[in-house]
Amino acid sequence: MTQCRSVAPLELDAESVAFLADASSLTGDQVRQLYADFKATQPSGSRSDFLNLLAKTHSSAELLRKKAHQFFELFDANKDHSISKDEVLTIMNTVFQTARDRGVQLRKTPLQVCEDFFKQLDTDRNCLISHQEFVEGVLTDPDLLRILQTPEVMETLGRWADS
Ligand SMILES: [Ca+2]
Ligand SMILES: [Ca+2]
Repeated sequence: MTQCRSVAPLELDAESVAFLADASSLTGDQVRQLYADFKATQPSGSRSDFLNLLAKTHSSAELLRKKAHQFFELFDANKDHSISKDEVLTIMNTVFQTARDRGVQLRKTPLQVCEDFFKQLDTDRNCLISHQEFVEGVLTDPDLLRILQTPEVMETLGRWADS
């Protein structure tokens, strides 16, 4: 008996999985899972459709991760690979001053923002935000990244990076 070859294979061959995992920095299992999900929603989808999808979803996640990393470096003024309350507060004070100079009304104080920041990001509650806590927190809460990208914050952080 010969196998029916007109049906698109549900499984990716090992070589394709290895290639995609390498190109996307996903694991082989993640690639297989994504492909299974893809075939479940688009049974007639071609392999190149899948590649496009992977490139699109993956590259935006990667970009977000890079951005989060850059923000972490800017906050970590003393470069000890963790963010302290003092570091956040120093930046927030300047951010708030810049905002006030522009007549922007702010409902919270720098200290409140700092506390919120730690409540949200310091998951192990050791009063320091590690690189992992920061990146994971920002990736799971894109609102946070949006706040970080407001002009006042960007300007303040930019000034920091230059000095
Ligand atoms: Ca630090
Ligand atoms: Ca922590």
